[in-house]
Amino acid sequence: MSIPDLYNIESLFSEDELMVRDSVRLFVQDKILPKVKQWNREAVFPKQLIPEIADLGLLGAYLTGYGCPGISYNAYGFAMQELERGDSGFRSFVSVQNGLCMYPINAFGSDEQKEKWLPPMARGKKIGCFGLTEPDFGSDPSGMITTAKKQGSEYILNGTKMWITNGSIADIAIVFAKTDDGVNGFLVEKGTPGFTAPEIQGKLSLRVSVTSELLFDNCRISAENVLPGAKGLKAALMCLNQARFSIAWGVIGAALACFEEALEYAKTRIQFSKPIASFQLVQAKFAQMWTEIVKAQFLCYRLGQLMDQGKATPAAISMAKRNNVHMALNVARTCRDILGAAGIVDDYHVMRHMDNLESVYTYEGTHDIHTLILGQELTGIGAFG
Ligand code: TGC
Ligand code: FAD
Repeated sequence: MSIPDLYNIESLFSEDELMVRDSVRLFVQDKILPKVKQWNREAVFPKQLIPEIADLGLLGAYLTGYGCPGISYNAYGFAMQELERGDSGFRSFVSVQNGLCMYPINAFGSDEQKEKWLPPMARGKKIGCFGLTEPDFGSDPSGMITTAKKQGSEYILNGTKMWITNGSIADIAIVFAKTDDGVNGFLVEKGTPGFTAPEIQGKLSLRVSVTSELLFDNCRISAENVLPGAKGLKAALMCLNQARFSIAWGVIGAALACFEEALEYAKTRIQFSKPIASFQLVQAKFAQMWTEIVKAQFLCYRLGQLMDQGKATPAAISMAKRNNVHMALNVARTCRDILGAAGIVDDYHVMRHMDNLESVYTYEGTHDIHTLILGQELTGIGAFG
C-alpha cells in the first residue's frame, strides 16, 4: 500500500528520476523484502546482491566519467529512499561506496587513482570503506591519533579506526591520519601488510551491514596511495556532506515502510469491536506522521536541487540529516506502538527499522552535533567545547 501523494510531489520529478525510483523499488520488493528478516537474524550483509545494485546504476550514481551514471542528486536521493525502505544496511552500503569512497577518490585523487579505482567501484567489483572515527574520537575527529609518518617515499600508518561500515569486505579503505603536515587522506589496499579489518560482533542495530575496526600496525603505504588533494580535516568533512545527503533521503524510505505497515495493521486490528484505525488517538498519530514525512520529502527535494547546483551548504545538509532522521525514528517508534505486541517480532518490519535508525541517529554526526552545527551557523558561536 502506498500513501496518497497529497501535494503531487511526484510531478516535481523528471521521468528519468521516477524511473530510477521505480527500478530500485522493484529490486527491493523482489530481492530484499523476501529475505531481509533472515539476513537480519543472521546478521549478514548479502554481498551476492552487489552486482545487481551496480546494475541499477547506484554506485558512483551522481559522478560522471569512469563508467559512472551521472544521474541527478534527486534521482539518487529517490533511489536511497527506496533502498532504505528495504533496510538501512543497503543504503549504508551504497552511501559509503559513493559519498565516502568514490567521491573522495574523484575529488582528491590523482588521474591514475581515479582510473584504477572508479571504474571497478562503479561496477561493484571493488568495495570501499571510510575510516575517520577512532575509539576515542567520534564526534570530534580533529583529535584523531592515527599517525602517518613519512619515511623516504613511504608513509607508515599506526592506529585504530572504529565502527567502519563495509570495513571487512572492502578492497580499499580511505583512511585519514595525522602527518607532520596535518591530517591527510590515504588509500589503503586490502592485504597491505600491517593492515587488518576485524568485524565488530554483537550489534543490535544495522545487522544487515558489515561494521569493522581498521587496525594499522606499522602499515607501509607507498607514495602513490596518498590522496594528493585530501589535505586537512576539511577534506574528510566534505565527504560527510555527500553521505549525509543520502541519509536525509534514505530515512524517508524507512519511515514510509513503517507507516504503510502500521496503517495496514490499524485498519484490520480489531479492539473494542472496532478497527483501531477508527480511534481518534490512532488517527492523530497517523496525521502527525504523514505530515512529517511530507515535510521531510520537501526538504530533500529542495536540497537535491541545491546539490545539483553546487549551492548546498554544510549547514543546509545538517538540517536535513538532523530533521529527517529524527522524524524517521519517531515514526518508527510510533508505528511500533500502533502494532502493539506484534510490533516487537520480526514478522513485521517496524522494529528492525527502528533499531537501524538508532545507528543512523548517531552516525554521520549525532543528532546533537547537527544541532550544534546549526547553532553555530545561526549565532556564529561554536558550542562544541
Ligand atoms: P571546524 O574547525 O569546524 O572545520 C574545519 C574546516 O572544515 C570546514 N568544515 C566543512 N567543510 C565542508 N563540509 C563540512 N561539513 C564541514 N564542516 C566543517 C570548516 O569550515 C573548516 O574550514 P577552514 O577552511 O576554515 O579550515 O572543525 P572541527 O574540528 O571544529 O569540527 C566541527 C564538527 C564537530 C562539526 C565536525 O568535526 C563534525 O562534523 N563532527 C561529526 C563527526 C562525524 O560526522 N563523523 C562521521 C564519520 S563517517 C560515518 O559516520 C559514516 S556512517 C556510514 C554509513 O552510512 O554507514
Ligand atoms: P561520541 O562522540 O562519544 O558521542 C557520545 C554522545 O555525546 C552523543 O550523544 C553525542 O551527541 C554527545 N556529544 C559529543 N560531543 C558533544 C558536544 N560537544 N556537545 C554535546 N553533546 C556531545 N565512522 C566512520 O568513520 N566510518 C564509518 O563507516 C562509520 N560507520 C558507522 C556505522 C555504524 C553502525 C555506527 C554506529 C557508527 C559508524 N561510524 C563510522 C562512527 C560514527 O560516525 C560515530 O559513532 C559518531 O560520529 C559518534 O561518535 P561516537 O560514537 O564516538 O560518540
